[in-house]
Amino acid sequence: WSSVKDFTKPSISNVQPGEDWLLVRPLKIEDYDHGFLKLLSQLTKVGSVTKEEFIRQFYAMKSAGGYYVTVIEDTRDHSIIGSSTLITEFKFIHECSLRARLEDVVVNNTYRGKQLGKLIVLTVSLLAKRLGCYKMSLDCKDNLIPFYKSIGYRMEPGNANSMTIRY
Ligand code: 16G
Repeated sequence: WSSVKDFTKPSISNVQPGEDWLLVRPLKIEDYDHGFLKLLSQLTKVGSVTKEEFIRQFYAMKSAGGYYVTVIEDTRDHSIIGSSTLITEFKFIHECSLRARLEDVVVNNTYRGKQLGKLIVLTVSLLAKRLGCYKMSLDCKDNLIPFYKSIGYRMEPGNANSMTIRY
């Protein structure tokens, strides 16, 4: 993926993340052993997931297609310190376009102040654009609205309601 520099203020991009020990790359199976699920548990409940279950889900996503789980690795110890998932949906509308959803964005809270949230979101935004998605949307907690606004997301007038049914 090429640089996301054009969309950011100074400094960071996915090819120049600001520290030479940061690596932005797709998720791999080995990340199970390097804190990937522990990181996700900073976002919400993960529960117990065995390595076998993790691998099954990893390949289910691969064979379904349209899932792009992107992580930030601290290459000094290979720990996973950031993650976000881009999901694409096939549409008939917009001339059979793709719609992108941004999911499960999380950055290890001990790595604050390095713009890693911005780095990971802008990286997958660029990917969505390259894949030909006509829009990308997300649901987030109230306290994250300023963050997403700061990187270009907007509440669309008349179309900003997120609704949920839980099972
Ligand atoms: C946030 C996440 C969403 C995640 C959900 C988990 C972003 C942009 N949004 O809304 O992807 O699935 O939290 O919360 O990362 P839940 O466990 O209450 O569904």
